[in-house]
Amino acid sequence: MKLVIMIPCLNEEATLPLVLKSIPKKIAGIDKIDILVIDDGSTDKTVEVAKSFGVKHFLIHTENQGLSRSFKHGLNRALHMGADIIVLTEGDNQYPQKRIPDLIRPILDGKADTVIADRQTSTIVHFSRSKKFFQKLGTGVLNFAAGTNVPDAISGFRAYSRRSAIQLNPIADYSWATETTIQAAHKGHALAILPITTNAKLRESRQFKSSWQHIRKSSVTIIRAYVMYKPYALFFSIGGLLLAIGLVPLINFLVLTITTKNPFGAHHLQSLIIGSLLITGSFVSFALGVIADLIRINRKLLEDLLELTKRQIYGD
Ligand SMILES: Nc1nc2c(ncn2[C@@H]2O[C@H](COP(=O)(O)OP(=O)(O)O)[C@@H](O)[C@H]2O)c(=O)[nH]1
Ligand SMILES: [Mg+2]
Repeated sequence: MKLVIMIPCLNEEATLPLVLKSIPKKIAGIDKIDILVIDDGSTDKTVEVAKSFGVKHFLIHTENQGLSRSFKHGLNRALHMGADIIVLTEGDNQYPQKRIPDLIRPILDGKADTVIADRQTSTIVHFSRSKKFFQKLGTGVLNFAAGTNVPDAISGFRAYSRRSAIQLNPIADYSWATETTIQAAHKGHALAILPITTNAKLRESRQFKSSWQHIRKSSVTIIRAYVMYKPYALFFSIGGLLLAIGLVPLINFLVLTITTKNPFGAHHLQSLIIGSLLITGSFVSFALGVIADLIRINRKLLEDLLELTKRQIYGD
């Protein structure tokens, strides 16, 4: 059993040593532990520091590409390195690396494909009230969209089985965490949760700049992921709603036309126009639902192909 621990880093020379020192050297059930540092265009000595601590595997982005792409490229590299289990942690020493044995345990026991650490954000003292609120809100929306019960949607301390890493296809440039959780849920991966306590804060989060920016970007990702997997649910609901609202003025118009003496007079034309527009809108929405569903089926076939290709390239 080979474990690859990936650490995406953007200028983490100050805190990376703490992370590397706290990674267990031996874990029961694991024969080999490799550390993969993903350097995302750092301008400091992140790579040199990692090398001085014995790290041998690097994935270097010459330009900054963001955490989502770093995660995606890292996942592929870890598969290429022959990982049976992949752990993701951060370079700011936010997460307790000493809990890695507990994090991977459900995968080793064959009970889960993905394990997500729960930071128990409501208990973190340095999180502001608004951050805690938005954290809860975002997690609630994600759980609704994915049909999951994950307590900490954007936790960056996770473990993936090889199967899970092969089947995930992150595409968003932001919110890899929510995106891959929705994907995992729709692909029927078993999720496990590990409650953890985070380490003392050493620096401000650079990902989470403002709550509004985070909400905007996460909402786009969640809606997109939802539409990707259940387009008919969205478009058919909109279509149904427009049809129901549109029928009211239209029936009103028809009743009045039949019961009035001068049916071809210009009475109640507003009802006719509004009703017709709404019903046209509902048919457009139904049609979009059918088209989006066909595209979803197509994407599913492509994903199956991609999985086969990855298995051929990286081995089972
Ligand atoms: N902010 C940021 N972090 C990156 C980037 N690329 C890689 N990282 C790493 O991603 C991890 C998460 O960033 P951090 O600022 O701690 O945000 P957090 O997720 O809110 O804790 C850290 O290990 C960073 O070094 C990037 O483009 N921006
Ligand atoms: Mg962090």
